[in-house]
Amino acid sequence: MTIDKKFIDQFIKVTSKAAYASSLFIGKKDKIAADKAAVDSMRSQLNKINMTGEVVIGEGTLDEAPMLYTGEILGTKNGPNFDIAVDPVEGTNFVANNLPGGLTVLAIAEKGNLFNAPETYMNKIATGKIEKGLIDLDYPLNKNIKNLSEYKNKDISSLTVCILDRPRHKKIIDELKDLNVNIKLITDGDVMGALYVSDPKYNIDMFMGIGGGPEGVLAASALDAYNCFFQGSFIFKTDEDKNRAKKMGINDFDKKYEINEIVSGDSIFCATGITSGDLVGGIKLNKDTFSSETLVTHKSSGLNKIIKLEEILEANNT
Ligand code: VTB
Repeated sequence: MTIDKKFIDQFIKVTSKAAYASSLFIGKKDKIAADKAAVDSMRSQLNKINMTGEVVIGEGTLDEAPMLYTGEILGTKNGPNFDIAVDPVEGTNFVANNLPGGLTVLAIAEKGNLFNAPETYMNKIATGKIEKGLIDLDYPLNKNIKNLSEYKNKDISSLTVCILDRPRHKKIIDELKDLNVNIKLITDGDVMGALYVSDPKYNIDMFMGIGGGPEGVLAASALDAYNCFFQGSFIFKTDEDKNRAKKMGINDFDKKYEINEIVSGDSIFCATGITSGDLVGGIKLNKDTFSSETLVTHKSSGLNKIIKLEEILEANNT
């Protein structure tokens, strides 16, 4: 089974409108308002689509979030069954502070094919297409770097690794420096960080480090369409984390998930820019319209490109 191409445009519209809604809060120093605007828009637009879509990654559980909560069913219920993963504003700091890289992100797979990730951290590693067994979360860092350098036939000193700038990554960052690898530190937004490995034009050879689990699933669903490598392992710190995971069917807490265990079958991924970034431009306001740029992938048709959209500004645009 594949997801009909007609849905691509519909989902691009969803993320574009949500990005527009959030863009009204660019630089307003209000992360919550920027997120809420995108959530409200996304939910109302998804409800117009002829599908039965279940949110598997959303804003949290029903008692944490009234909208786009995990398990919420969206759509007209007159169409195919989908799993939906959303991150209405990936990088709320970017939007609140008018910094590059704020995105509205959505991934869709056929029912039962998208991993229902717990709201915990995930240790992640991603590269472009490689041979099986070349890179692994369990290998020492210098082995992963050496293997990648040999495989790509690039000197270690010309490899670049992207990682979130966090104290928890100090050891890795120090070791990368000692290895003479180039480092690209990002302050937030590790969906984009992971997506850098999808195209040589971004000049990132490897993405790694600990970030959000849901963001890992979203990144993996896009990287799947590029045949990239991604591995992720959840970090369950407390008993509460572990109990929640058990309820979600996770019994092996150290398991490393490969892309095909995170997303299988056909999928569509859309990431629309709210503020301009390396991946896509941000929302632009024109006289009577707004324009958006969306990175879209559709696994079965091999589509991966940036789509520009212009929408009429209406009172109820969001
Ligand atoms: C992570 C990362 C996200 O927020 O969730 C991060 O995956 C929060 O990490 O892309 P910390 O708890 O270390 O601050 C993002 O950067 C943005 O939502």
